[in-house]
Amino acid sequence: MELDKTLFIESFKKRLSQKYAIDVSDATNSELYDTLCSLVKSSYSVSWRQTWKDYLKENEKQVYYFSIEFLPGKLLKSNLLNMGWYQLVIDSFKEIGIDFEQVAAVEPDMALGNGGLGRLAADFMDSLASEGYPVNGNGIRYRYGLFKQRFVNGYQVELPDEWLKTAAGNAWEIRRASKAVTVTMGGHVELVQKNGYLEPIYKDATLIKAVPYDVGIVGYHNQHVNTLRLWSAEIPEAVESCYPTIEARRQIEDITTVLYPDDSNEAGRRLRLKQEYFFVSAGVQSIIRHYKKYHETIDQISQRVAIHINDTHPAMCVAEFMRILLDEEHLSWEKAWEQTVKTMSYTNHTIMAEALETWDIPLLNEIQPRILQIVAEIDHRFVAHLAGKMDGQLIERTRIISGGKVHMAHLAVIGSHSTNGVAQLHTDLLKSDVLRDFYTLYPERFNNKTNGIALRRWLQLANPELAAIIDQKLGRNWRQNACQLQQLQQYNTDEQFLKKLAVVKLHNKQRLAKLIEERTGVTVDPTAIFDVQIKRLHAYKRQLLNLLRIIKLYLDLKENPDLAIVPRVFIFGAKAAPSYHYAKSIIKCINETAALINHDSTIQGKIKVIFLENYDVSLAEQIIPAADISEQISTASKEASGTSNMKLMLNGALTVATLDGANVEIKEQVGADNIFMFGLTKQEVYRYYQDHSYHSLDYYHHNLVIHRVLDALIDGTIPNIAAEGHEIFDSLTYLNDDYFVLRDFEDYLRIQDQVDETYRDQKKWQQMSLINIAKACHFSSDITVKKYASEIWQVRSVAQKGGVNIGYPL
Ligand code: RUG
Repeated sequence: MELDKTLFIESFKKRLSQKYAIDVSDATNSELYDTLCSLVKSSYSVSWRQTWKDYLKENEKQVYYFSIEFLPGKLLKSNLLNMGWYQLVIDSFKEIGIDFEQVAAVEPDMALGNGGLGRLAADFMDSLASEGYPVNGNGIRYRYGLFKQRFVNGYQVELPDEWLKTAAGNAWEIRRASKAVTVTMGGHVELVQKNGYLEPIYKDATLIKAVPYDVGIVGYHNQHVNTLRLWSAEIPEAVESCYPTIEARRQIEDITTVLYPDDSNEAGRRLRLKQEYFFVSAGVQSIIRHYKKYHETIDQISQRVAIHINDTHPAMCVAEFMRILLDEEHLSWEKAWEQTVKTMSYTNHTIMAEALETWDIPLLNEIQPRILQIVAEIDHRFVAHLAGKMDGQLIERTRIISGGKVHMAHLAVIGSHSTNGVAQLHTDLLKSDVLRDFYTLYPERFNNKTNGIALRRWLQLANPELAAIIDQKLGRNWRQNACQLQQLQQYNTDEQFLKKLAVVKLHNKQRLAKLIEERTGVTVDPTAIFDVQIKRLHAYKRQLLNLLRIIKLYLDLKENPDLAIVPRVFIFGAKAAPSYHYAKSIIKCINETAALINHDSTIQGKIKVIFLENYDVSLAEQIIPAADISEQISTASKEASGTSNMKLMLNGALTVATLDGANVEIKEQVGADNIFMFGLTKQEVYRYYQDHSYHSLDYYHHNLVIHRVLDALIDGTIPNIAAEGHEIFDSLTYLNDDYFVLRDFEDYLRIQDQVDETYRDQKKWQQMSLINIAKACHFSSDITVKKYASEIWQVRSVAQKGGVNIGYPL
């Protein structure tokens, strides 16, 4: 039976009555939301079960994507879209007097990630299901997501994100107690001979019950539903009595309580290492248990199972897989190792040295002594295998255990058949610099997979008006097949269409202006350039470069209020890690500069500065469609890829960019005339590192503009930043400006003048914007995951695209 409005409304009312014994008119938004989710879930569950059965029937190879972060945001709209229910629900709700947007707003953001890394994992999950690949996620069900950010007197304050305690809770998860496994941590281990095998005997170990919560990941119009499995730590019933005190219980439950609020490594943090081993062990155990249910022997497991290590956090997958194959399945070391390397693959997401995880040997020994033994044996065999064949120093540099530490990236590369970077420039840097020695050892293992984004969320859902005018030109097929967006280029001289693009952008800017006014009380002009920088606050991402230019503009306008500039609204969204003092100082300086500028009537509102609190996925969905300018201004070589650059171009923003990360490929796609490039190249940055010829203080002393702008940080021009202004001033001058902000400043001013000039020619601007939208299809995560599937995991798609929408039964 086809799902139509009448059937949907009838089913909805019935479900509401069954769940809450009330009518629509008496229901709160939470009750309506919960009822809708329950209907959605029961409908896709039919396909979910079928997807599993199909995998088993066909004996499909399955991939497990291990990531310590997944950042899906809200799932209701994307599930409705993918099921083909979106418009139907909006129309049905309208008919019975329900405001769909208000109901959807009840859902808490699922913020189980910090930023790019976790969001990429979520976009991949969407694409993998939409392309019909048998790939499931494996992560942690944090009770507290990424902190909520508030500004108090311009300072960032962090509040806990109690997302599971909201009225809506997590409507999408299913607790599967029957699939729980036991994770062993701590204590001591001894190996004893038993029946010809070495058997580990654990003493004083702690047993932790790992309970999976499964979230269905619905594919786009293809009846395919994959699983995101998130693990929660609990006390095993059998040993409840061993945890008599609240404190003892808390030690176990704390393992999955909070997401570490940093997007780089927190070396030395015991709890973080526990988290890593916990979800790795739970995931690997459950994979092998499942595999064994359907296969008699395990010595060819790599033919049916692939495990992906997303960044180094799950690198212990290598050792845990070995542990089970050796200790429980009694494979020989050689066989176990062969299968492990064939099963594992690894993605590196950064070249920042501080983010390449290392753990102290005693700490790993304390958390899981058997894993340390296995890692030590891998290290020992690695060294023995290379001895005499390779330069001794190279062996020392590449071994897993050295200097009293376990190097997780080394474990990941040595234990995997594939290592990839996330943009071409980044992969090249891995080969030539960060992982150069490994590239010498295993050139065939290295490959690039440039990141991608889910066009469904970042265009169809976030910018429905733009999607609608694209439909008018291309029909709806581009929604299935991103590549078709390219055809938009042919409308480059279609003035009608270019005008429509401008109208859509204006509407999105008006909506954002309203939100800005509601949240900050500041009025902004929707016809001004909306200049957007949204990403984590990091020195290398150079929000500071943007700020210095804003200060320069302000000083210029103070001197000459009639200065002819195109009005601009500078919009920031960024969280700083709570312990990252410098980043928090930058936030304070931006906020104080904003307060000064936004309240100074002498500059006639020509510039405004808006720092929106609590940047998260939902806020990104509101900012991105309204952006004219996308600031991608990291120091060349430092941003592995970036993904906001892709989301913003997809929504027609023009990019101001350094030659860093995926910006390089964006430039290749749109052509140099359709992007604003500036700044040092990677080669120039590296030359400075080699010859030490950069002296930032000279720029302060010899460049009058820089002198004037930097002085504004310390001379009281910007109030309330006595300490922070000095801290930043010193970092840029006496401490020699690690990220070349002053070196790139003039070129940044030049390119921003070019932005103004281009904006004055609206036709040209819209043409450039159109090219950006059309070319963004190259960065669809649907395309990226296809490359992972065929080139790394060797799995095939098992679903038919364009199958019947999920509609029945309810
Ligand atoms: O900083 C990188 C981004 O450049 C990249 O786009 C994203 C996804 O690949 O991952 C970010 N990242 C890196 N997040 N955490 C790390 C630390 O390893």
